[in-house]
Amino acid sequence: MDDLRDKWLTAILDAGDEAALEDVRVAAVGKKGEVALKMRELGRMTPEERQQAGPRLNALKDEINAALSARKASLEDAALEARLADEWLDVTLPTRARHAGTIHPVSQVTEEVTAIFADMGFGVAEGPQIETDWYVFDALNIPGHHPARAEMDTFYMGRDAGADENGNPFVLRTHTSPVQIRSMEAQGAPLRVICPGRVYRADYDQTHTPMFHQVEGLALDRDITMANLKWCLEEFCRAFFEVESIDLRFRASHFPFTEPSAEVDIRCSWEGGTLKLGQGDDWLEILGSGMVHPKVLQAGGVDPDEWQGFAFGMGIDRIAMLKYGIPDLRAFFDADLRWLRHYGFSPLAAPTRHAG
Ligand code: 2NM
Repeated sequence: MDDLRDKWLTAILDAGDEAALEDVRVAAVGKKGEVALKMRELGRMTPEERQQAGPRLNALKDEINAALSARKASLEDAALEARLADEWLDVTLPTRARHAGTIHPVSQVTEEVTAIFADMGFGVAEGPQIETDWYVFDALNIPGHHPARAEMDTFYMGRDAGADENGNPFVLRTHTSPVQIRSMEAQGAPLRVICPGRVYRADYDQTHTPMFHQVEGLALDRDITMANLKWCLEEFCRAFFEVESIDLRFRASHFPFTEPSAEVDIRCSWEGGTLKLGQGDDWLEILGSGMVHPKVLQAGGVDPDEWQGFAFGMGIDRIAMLKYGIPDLRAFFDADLRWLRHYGFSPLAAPTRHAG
């Protein structure tokens, strides 16, 4: 009995893997294993012998089974340890550097412009890109027969897009002024708000893309004048272009939504192909502006006998090109990775600000 015990316990400890251990189990305590055969011999023994041998055989079987379980558990532990040692991954390794994206110049400049006007007390508003022609034209004093409707090269939504509850057809907004009408409706006067966003005009050449970006500003109060407009835009240009000695020229112009209206030029020079702002004999048009037309105030639900104010609009893509020396507008929207890496900004860089 002791030989049997030593033999099988040794065999169990020597089993190198779970398959070998299973072979040992079958040979020792399986149905036709050695212990089972020994148990069969009990029948041929005398009762006295059987009384002795039976319990000892049962105890041996239990001991072998316990040793099998222990060995199985330790083989499993060893297998797990081996996998853990083999299949490791260093999650602290850096990601591939090339996967870092950049901030598009349009996003960067939108942030810069927004930050400057926010410092001057303007809120920021956004609105739908699909508008009714009432918000895009009628509310802005551009009636149905007005040539500006044709000039704007409006994208009309297809017939299937239908019209709003008043029968106004849907269009892609040609400027962000609708957002200013909505701001007047929602907030009333006094009001200081800028509206950046995408706008659409059916136009495509060297300097025009059918989608581009605008920011418009609006300031309403009881006694706002062109003088406030002038100060505000000069402050903006100084901060945005980071030039202390900015010089602006207000040129009389015409827009349906402002009266009087002025286009604003900035003094500049082109020395050896590079643009210098604030000095020189050239002028560069950068924005349109004026005093909001009483009919526009009325459309926004603001009483023109109590309130007045200025408004202005400029192209974000255009001032981005000027500030960062980007030559080709159309490349803005090509999603060319080389262009994006070259002209893009670090996601961690704060918008540049000129201390005002
Ligand atoms: C411009 C030029 C002049 C303008 C007017 C308004 C509104 F809705 F308040 F009346 N927003 N923006 C405006 C005025 C825009 O862009 C060249």
